[in-house]
Amino acid sequence: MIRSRALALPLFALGLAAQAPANTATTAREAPVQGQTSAPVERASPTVYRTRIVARYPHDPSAYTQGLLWHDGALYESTGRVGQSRVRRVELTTGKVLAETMLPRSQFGEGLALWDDQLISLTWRDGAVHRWSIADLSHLSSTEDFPFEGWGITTSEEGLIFSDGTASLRVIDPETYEVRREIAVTINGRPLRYLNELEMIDGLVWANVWQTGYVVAIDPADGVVRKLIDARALVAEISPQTNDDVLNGIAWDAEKRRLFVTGKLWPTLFEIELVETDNEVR
Ligand SMILES: [Ca+2]
Repeated sequence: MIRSRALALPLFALGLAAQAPANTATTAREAPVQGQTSAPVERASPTVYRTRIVARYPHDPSAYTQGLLWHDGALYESTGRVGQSRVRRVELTTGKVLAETMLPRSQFGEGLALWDDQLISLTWRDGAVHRWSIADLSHLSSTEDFPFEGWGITTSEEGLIFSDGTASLRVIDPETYEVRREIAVTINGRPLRYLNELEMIDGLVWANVWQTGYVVAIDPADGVVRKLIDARALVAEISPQTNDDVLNGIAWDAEKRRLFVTGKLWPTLFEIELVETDNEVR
């Protein structure tokens, strides 16, 4: 049997450009010594998956998707852009908006997470974090002094985890937003920046990598990327016309184990499955 040769995916070509830290610059390219199964310095490389489309659902093509989650039979979505930022409940099969609330018109909405019976939404550079009732999306409270850019946010057993566009995730207290710890995210030993929309799935933090067709699954214990999902086929189907309408938005139906992804201004929300490949990230 002839086994097809695994494809090597160079990090830089993937758009996952990250500089090697100075103290590990030489280790990543060292070849294993002949006879050894692995070099002692070899870095854990992520398993690479491609996507298989299970279903396509309508998605509001005017929704600049910044946060996406599944709860109790419906999608919840937060959108961005000044004057257009919203938090909404959406019917999966039709894409119909069942309920929505607008953010203050001056603010640029970002990620969305669920904590108990409250939705928590970030803003990009406004310093505002809002809380909304999951029941009717009514506004509950806000803080205006959040000291980070807000990008993506999700819920974990440790608290909330958010991204700010850097190669760091932070675990924060869900009430005070105080930082409990910082997670330095790496892929093959190199920092991975532009982490955007997030979703906690089976103990890993999944993240869109901004302006790429890739999703990564990060181990929150050590920040190492364990899985790389090559979703470029979805991007190709949508055929974005600008730099704005990028892949963004991951939601997980834990009960039925359904995975949903979409993008900013995309007309389609995809339900997908992952197919493991032999491809390697170098
Ligand atoms: Ca999400």
